[in-house]
Amino acid sequence: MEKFLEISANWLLESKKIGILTGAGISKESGIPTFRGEDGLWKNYSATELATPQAFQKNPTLVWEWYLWRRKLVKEKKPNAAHYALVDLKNLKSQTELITQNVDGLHRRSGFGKHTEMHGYLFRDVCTNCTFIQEDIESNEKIPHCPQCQAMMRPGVVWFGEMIPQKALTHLQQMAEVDLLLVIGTSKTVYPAAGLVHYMQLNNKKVIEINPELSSQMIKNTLSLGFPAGEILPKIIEKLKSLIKT
Ligand code: BV8
Repeated sequence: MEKFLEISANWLLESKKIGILTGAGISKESGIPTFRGEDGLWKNYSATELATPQAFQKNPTLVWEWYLWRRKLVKEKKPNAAHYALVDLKNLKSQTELITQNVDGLHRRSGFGKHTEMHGYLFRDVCTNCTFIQEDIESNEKIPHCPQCQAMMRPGVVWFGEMIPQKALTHLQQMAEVDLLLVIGTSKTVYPAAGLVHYMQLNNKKVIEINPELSSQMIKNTLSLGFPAGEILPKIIEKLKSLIKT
């Protein structure tokens, strides 16, 4: 592992602009199940049954039940060492930017500061009728209703088949200009997020990928690290700090 820590820390040191793309894997060590893993969120239901406008149209109660269950689960969890290592990285390398596929809000709670939640935010409610939006509001209704027009609210996330908000898409496109992309805890199955990784690799730009499913190796400019993010990210940042000191 030492060799990989050296390379990773040097790549971070040499890079001017660093991009970070995170997926559900970074929150695994916080106790939040990933989507496609053993204990995955999709285990009992498929994504199509729940995370689509059609599913919501057909059975809003079931979809809300799933989101309210996830909210309860996530509320009790906390950011882990991987989230905080990224905050350290940003303090060491100011031109570091983050796009997350996650809706759990753990990067907000870790204090990373400005970043893009490209698939929305689990604790956001959006009115299905007017423009009203609210965040972090407790509701014991089975289906929250709009305080402005009383219509049904929906979870403020991006479902499959829905467009990614333009602002997030623009950031994703800009992220392709970074010198180094850190890809942490994603199966790279969801687009257009996964497309960014492929673009970087196609253009032979530096990518460091952290995912225990991977075997640790370097192929061209992609360094794959087969370790849990909470274990290896703090070590990489410690190595970077020691390089900056010398
Ligand atoms: C769109 C919010 C235009 C809801 C989510 C090509 C181009 C454009 C679109 C598509 C395309 N091909 C297909 C599409 C359609 C679709 C898509 O990608 N489908 C997939 C299934 C093939 N994309 C869309 O619909 C997007 N919209 O592009 O609009 C359009 C539309 C239709 C057709 C053409 C164009 C919108 C997608 C947004 C969906 N919403 N979330 C909610 O959360 O309820 S996606 C959902 O999956 C989550 O956000 C999650 O983040 C995301 C991706 O999953 P991962 O984060 O990667 O999680 P996963 O469990 O899969 O993997 C975790 C990984 O972590 C594993 O590899 C594991 O090994 C690893 N791990 C485990 N422990 C650790 C770890 N890693 C590190 N440390 C650990 N400790």
